[in-house]
Amino acid sequence: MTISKILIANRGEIALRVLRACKELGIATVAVHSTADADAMHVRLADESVCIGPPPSRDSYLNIHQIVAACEITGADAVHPGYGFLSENAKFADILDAHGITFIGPTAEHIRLMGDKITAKKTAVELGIPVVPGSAGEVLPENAMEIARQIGFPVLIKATAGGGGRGMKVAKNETELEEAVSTARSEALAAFGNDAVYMEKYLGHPRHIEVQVVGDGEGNAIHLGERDCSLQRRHQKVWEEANSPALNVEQRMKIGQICADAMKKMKYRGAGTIEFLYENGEFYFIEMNTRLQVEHPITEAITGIDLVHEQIRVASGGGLSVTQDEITFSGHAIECRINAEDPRTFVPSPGTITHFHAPGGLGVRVDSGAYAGYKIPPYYDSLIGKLIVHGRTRVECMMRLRRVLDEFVVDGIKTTLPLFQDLVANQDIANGDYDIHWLEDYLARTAP
Ligand code: MV4
Repeated sequence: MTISKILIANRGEIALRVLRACKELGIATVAVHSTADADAMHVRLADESVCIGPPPSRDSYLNIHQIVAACEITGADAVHPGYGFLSENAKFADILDAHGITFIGPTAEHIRLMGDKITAKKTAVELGIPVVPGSAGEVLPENAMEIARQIGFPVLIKATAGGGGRGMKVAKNETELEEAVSTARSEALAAFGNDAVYMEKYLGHPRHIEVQVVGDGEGNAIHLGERDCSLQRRHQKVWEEANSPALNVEQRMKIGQICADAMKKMKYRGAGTIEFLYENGEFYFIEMNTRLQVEHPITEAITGIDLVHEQIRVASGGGLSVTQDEITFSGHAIECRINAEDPRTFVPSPGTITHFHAPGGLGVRVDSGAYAGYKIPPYYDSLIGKLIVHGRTRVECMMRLRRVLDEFVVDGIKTTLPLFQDLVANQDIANGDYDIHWLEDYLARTAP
């Protein structure tokens, strides 16, 4: 089916990102917004806009009825959910389907499959993706000790409805196990309404490396290499790079091929990200995200492929625009997440931006809805922009990033820009020598 008008069920920089792709494809756009976002750039740049409710997300950007009504009113024939909000909501995909509206993303079935972490892991095993050694499925308190002894300590208890680090508990030894299982279960119940947990070998110093895939839903799929997202704090990514400084080209093509083959087997449709922990040269699947990710532009920078174009193509049955053989990886890209936050404590800093000047020049991309005079509302996440820098080599990329950070002006609020100035000058970062704990250790070590 052809898509002629897309409603973008999101806000901020990602709403702009999707708008740009629609415009390039000659597709009309509808923005939706809360009353707090009436002055937002995504509303100004869309062909039409609909106010869908008051500031709290649950009443606006998460309000399925309002979004479906906005589609009916404007005649939108498809919805792009961006990331977050309704992007991995299988019920939303089902409801759109029932209304004859195209959800730009995977099938509701595939969203559900990957949303349950035990089913996701079982699926990964069946598809030939390497996983972390662990329990075969759910772990009950009465079986926990036997399973933990088989796996070997330390072990990690995870919520099957979890993800993004919520509801995880480490048990270093037998003494700690009972309490770890019971707290993981009660935290899982409180957070997700489901107390099911599973168990894995705990990896102490991994990197977080994820593979970008796109499938057409008919058995064709490609990979676009990996991103290294190890630099994070409290499960919020801060700095991402492509390629990973830890991999060579053989490792990249091997894990990429494994992921693309898996997506072919499951007839996956849309963009997806397969997340791994990487330690001592081995990959261990942890989760799959069935959406476009915040950090997708670094993959676009090194491949030249527009991932939102591909998402729209496969959603409308038009197939992928490239084959695996046609994809080449060129140079190195780094993304810095510019948040309206204190650069050391990460406490949000909403308010009015008094001056705004984005850097430019070769190899520079700024995805942001911010402008001078824009008032950042306190209701949503604090990401106000992404700085993406591309160079022919990692060294060139780092030198360029240093130059570009000096040009970026955001006044009136606190931002994470000063943190990036510290990181770009750091020797471990220059060497690519970091794991998932590096940033938190660095912040503790250098605290005033
Ligand atoms: C792990 C792990 C160590 N061993 N699994 C955290 C988020 C969730 N997606 C998976 N997570 C982890 N799973 C095993 N078997 C360490 C983490 C983890 C982590 C992973 C990716 C990025 C940042 C992280 C921060 C702390 C812990």
